[in-house]
Amino acid sequence: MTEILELRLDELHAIGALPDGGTYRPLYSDAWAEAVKRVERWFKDAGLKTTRDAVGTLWGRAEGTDKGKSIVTGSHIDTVRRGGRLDGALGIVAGLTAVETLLATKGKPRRTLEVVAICEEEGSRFATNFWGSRAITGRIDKVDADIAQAMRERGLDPAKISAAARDDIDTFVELHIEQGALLEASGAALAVVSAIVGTAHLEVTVTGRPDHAGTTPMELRRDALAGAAVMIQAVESVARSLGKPAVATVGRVRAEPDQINVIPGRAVFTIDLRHSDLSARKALEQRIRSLCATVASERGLQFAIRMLQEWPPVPMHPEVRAVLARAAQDTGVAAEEMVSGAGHDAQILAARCRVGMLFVPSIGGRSHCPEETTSPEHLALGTHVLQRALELLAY
Ligand code: HGY
Ligand code: MN
Ligand code: MN
Repeated sequence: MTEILELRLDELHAIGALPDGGTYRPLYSDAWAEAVKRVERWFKDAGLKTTRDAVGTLWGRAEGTDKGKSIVTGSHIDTVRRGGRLDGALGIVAGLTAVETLLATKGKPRRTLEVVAICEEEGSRFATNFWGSRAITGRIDKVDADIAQAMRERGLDPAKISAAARDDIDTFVELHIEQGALLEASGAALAVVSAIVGTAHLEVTVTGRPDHAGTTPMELRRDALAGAAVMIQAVESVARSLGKPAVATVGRVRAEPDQINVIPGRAVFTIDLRHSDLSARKALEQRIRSLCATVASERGLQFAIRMLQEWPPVPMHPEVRAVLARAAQDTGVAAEEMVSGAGHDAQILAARCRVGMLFVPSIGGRSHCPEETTSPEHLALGTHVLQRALELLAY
């Protein structure tokens, strides 16, 4: 099994590979379209009936002997910029390999089994996070002009997005890399995810006054970027002082007018805030808001905070967790339980079906970078456990 997993992962990684390392397959790009086509070929070769939904998510279906809702596995096909080889790709490749093996060894399933390559999860090109899973759950209520245009260029009609909604999925299970270093530290080869953290994405706009960099004395400045820098430090120290599992990240900063000899009149930065407990996440946000207010008033700046996106923490379904734990036991693997610090499609799909996730260790905890790796043994072991779980659910 290791060989086929590695081969398929290499093939996918090469699609969108960048000259300086890593890969980039943003939604509706040429690399994305090529990757979807490649996976479609694999699905067909495995005997699955393929369809593409209204947003470009690819489904591969093995009809069950019983009527009823589907058992689904898979992951997202898009990547972050300079992403690694496993985030998303592993769930698709492992899901396909597991289903293919089950069909070859056990024959037709009782429940319909599906593998899915979700079109987008990362939000790395448009303001789209969870585009595929939001379409599946009927939760896309607004389509920005740039996404609509990119959809049309791929032959997709933005007016038909609601047709992607599904109400015939019973269970979704996904194998993913941990993307952190907890499993490596504990020495466990596998985790059953208990919950996915809640996330808030905020955008802070700091407004000061643009002035001449040479003629304006320091005490007369209203430098928006210098104020933003103090706020950014406050964001980091608030999260540190709250302690684990609180995390806060400023990932994007923009200054205006972005000139070497002009004092910045405006600075805009983003904050990604996460915690497994919703009230703790909200408390973190509150402290950041009040610290930003203090910094702004001390420096004669204005500031505004806009909530871009907010996702509550989502528990995995207890019955699915139990199936995954049993699958690990049946496969002879001691699995831990852990909360996912990363977001996943399962947290969106949970609104419509039972969900569960398995994690395999990330070497050095690295992810969202070209160095993202997991040992071949762990990739195969995770796929075996996924296969056993799908067997328990669908046969
Ligand atoms: O941001 C996240 O947690 C996910 O990897 N997109
Ligand atoms: Mn990711
Ligand atoms: Mn992912």
